[in-house]
Amino acid sequence: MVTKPRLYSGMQPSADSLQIGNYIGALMQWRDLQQTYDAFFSVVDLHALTQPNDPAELRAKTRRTAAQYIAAGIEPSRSTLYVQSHVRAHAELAWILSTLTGFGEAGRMTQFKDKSQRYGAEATSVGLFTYPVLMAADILLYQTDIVPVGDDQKQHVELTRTLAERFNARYGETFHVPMPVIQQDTARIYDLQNPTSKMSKSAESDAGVLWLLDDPKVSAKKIMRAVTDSEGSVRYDRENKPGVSNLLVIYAALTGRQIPAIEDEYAGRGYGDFKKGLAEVVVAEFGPVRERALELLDDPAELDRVLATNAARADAVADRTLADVYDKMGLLRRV
Ligand code: ATP
Ligand code: LTN
Repeated sequence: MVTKPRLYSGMQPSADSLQIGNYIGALMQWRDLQQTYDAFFSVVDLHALTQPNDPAELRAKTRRTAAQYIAAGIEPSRSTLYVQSHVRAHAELAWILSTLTGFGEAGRMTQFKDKSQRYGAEATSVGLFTYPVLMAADILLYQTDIVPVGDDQKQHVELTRTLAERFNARYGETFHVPMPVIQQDTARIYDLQNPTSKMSKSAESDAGVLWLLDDPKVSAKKIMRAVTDSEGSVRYDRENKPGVSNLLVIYAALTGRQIPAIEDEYAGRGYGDFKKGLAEVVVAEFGPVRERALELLDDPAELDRVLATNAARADAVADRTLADVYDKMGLLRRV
């Protein structure tokens, strides 16, 4: 039997709906990659605890995120799609790896530096500091070959590689050293109202965010109101026309067409026409995804069963790695 190389990725359940940047930048790639990789996709709820959460809302967001993975085409019978906290080994390996991580090393993570500066020292938890160590545990438990992530996570995957190499050097070959696969710039989506900042689940204003679970009419309206410029020609120019360029990237990503072909199609026509065209594309793509997600959420018991079956599959792999780690480090076996 030829075994497929392994892939790991995840997203935080930090909002009720994913936004189309998550879809174009991550889910569309995950969907393709699951054909050729033995893929593990988690909803990283333990990571989400590094932000304040209402317990009932966190539970709901976790289910909603999982439902959107499936609705977007992640197949839970092919890929292992599960909730991070269902697999105990994550928290356990995170502890182990934290004993191998330097204080200064963790302090150099730019995401931690940014966030802790924003919140202030008193409002910054130790959990936020060790966030990348938990992420390393996620990846290393599954002997992962590749980790598709956005550019902002590259440093965390580098730390993961360092920790794997350090462990292997100290205790003998144990972890597979994973490779990051960084999403291309062309897959980066910006806020419709503020097209120089990345579209994000936790944006302050909702006007520039296209949510996967928005009513299609709302999405169409947001596109019609997207910020453009006064030139009036549909042309890709990231520097001088960030708004129009962003809309072109979304159009191209969802249709699989090349940007020049779309520019040609709309040559000599105004932004109104172009936006109408894009709104149709967006509604056609997300209408069915939204319906499928809502259908899945209508039967939470069935969704929970699927997640439990997948967590059991993840457990089997993760427990094996963890047992090996405990042994190698000299933790006494419980008989
Ligand atoms: P948050 O605001 O909670 O940080 P986010 O929407 O920025 O959330 P993440 O949870 O950090 O998204 O990322 C999940 C995945 O989606 C990652 O692979 C990330 O690269 C991708 N992603 C997020 N936003 C975008 C975007 N605007 N364009 C392309 N890809 C994105
Ligand atoms: N930190 C990541 C989410 C994440 C992840 C992972 C991604 C947690 N564990 C393991 C890839 C592999 C983020 O914020 N996008």
